[in-house]
Amino acid sequence: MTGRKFKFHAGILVLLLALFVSSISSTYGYWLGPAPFTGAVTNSLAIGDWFFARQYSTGFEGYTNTTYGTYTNQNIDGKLWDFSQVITATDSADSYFGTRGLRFRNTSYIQSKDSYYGLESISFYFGDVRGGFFNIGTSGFNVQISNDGSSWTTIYSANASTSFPLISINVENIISGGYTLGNGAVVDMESDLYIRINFTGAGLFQDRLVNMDNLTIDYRSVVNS
Ligand SMILES: [Ca+2]
Repeated sequence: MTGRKFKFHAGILVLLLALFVSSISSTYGYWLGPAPFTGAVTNSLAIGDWFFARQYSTGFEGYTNTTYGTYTNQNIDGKLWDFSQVITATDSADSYFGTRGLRFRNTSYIQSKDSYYGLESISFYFGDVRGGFFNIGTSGFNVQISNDGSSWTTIYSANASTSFPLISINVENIISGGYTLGNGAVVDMESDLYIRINFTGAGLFQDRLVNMDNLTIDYRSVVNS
């Protein structure tokens, strides 16, 4: 009889303890749960802080075109590009990594058919400029962005080197506060942007050539897929 009574009381005690613990944990959950989610996260989403990092990278190992011309919708490692007066570079006179790179001739360009959201940076090797009687010629090249794929605005301009340096452009620094393009559109880190790299070289009596390889584009996605 005494034993049963003890068991009964112990059962009540366990039940009361369980209720006490569950009431504590539910109070705890209520207190901590809703508080950080009101305002803070909504505001963070509204200003576009939530994103996933993306990177496109190519060494142009799959581009084997050897004839100068204008070629649209070239699939370069999963992204589409238009190439004009740009062929594969495999000569001993060319500079490249791996088995091949790109060779630009005179007025020439590559431009993206795909847009890149939240464009953070663009980097690539560019140089070994040459050609022209007594190596006399111009060497200008530009990196441009666009919100429509047809109207281009220069964000970086330089003369190509006779060596083969890495060119690196922090696009986020340029556009994050709002950047007005040549067509009047204001773009920022929530814009979809197209990319163009053009060479404006001209050689005296001869073609002016320059090489490019290892293009990397860092951008963003709002969905993790
Ligand atoms: Ca390469």
